[in-house]
Amino acid sequence: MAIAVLRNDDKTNAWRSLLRSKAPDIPVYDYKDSFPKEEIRMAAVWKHPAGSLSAFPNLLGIQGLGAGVDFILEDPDADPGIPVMRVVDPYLASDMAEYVLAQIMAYLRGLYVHASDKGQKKWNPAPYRRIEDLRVGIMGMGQLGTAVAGLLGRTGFRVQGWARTPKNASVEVYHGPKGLPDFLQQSDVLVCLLPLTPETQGILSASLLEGLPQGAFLINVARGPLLVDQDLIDALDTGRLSAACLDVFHQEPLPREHLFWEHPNVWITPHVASVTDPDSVADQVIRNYRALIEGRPPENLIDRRKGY
Ligand code: NDP
Ligand code: OXD
Repeated sequence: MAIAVLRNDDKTNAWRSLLRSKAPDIPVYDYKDSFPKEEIRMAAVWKHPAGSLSAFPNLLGIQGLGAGVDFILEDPDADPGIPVMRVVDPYLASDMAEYVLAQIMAYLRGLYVHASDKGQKKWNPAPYRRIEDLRVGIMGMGQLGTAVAGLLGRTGFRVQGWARTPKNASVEVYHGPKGLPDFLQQSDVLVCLLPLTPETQGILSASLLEGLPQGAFLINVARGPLLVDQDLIDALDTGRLSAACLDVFHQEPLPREHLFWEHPNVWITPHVASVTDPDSVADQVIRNYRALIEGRPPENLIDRRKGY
């Protein structure tokens, strides 16, 4: 019985070594190596290559190595009868909160504008705004959205959230389609932290952006397909939005010909808002493997019907 690590990047070896060092009794394989495929009971995956899950006839569960599991649920080779687990981790939450705070502060103080001015040797003492001037709305009040709300609230921002179901939280949380218009109206900054599901795909569209205050700032740190790219460009070009910060894209890496690269009011980071810290997360992967083997419920199971 063993774990196979399936990733599309160069971190497979590091994961395999870490899991082996923490649990020497568990064989851990890189999916690209040759090994007896029928031994594998858990696949530990991050944007695994197409078709790679079909090799394992005796899988008991799939462990996502990030918070989002959209890429697993979309995979026709992921047996819908077996459990899917995701990462819930304090660093994943606090890193996300720090990223969002950094981007909002850069927006408030015009840091991207000044960086671009420097490139043109332009002395531009533009006016700036204060924390008290902005209301922040967070779409998705789960593990990450709640952490973002906490840090922004402690920093002095007026924060509100939006979720699928009602919440008992320290900030006001609107819910469902009925709660959306009031939530949007009060979001000078809109932070998207929704999972990608059939319900949320394309939710950041022209009609939603029109519900925001004039000149709002959008931060999408969730998944690229939540956003209708052309609707964002149009909203920026008409001034409905003042700027957007994007960490996630329909296609990653973002293709070189994409309009976002050149747009002066689109700030881009390469899906680094919050990156799983293997040292912090390996123990939960091992616990989940042992739970599967011993027939106990694993941690951080996702609900396939909800899609997250
Ligand atoms: P959670 O599952 O903990 O939270 C999801 C939240 O979204 C919940 O509050 C849920 O509502 C809400 N939600 C889901 N569907 C809807 C809907 N149709 N309408 C309104 N609200 C909805 O997820 P996490 O906070 O852990 O992660 C969120 C996403 O962030 C991940 O799925 C991933 O895509 C992305 N991510 C991006 C990273 C990056 O580096 N850019 C890093 C890590 C994650 P309810 O509470 O009512 O169920
Ligand atoms: C995640 C991510 O889902 O890094 O964890 O995007």
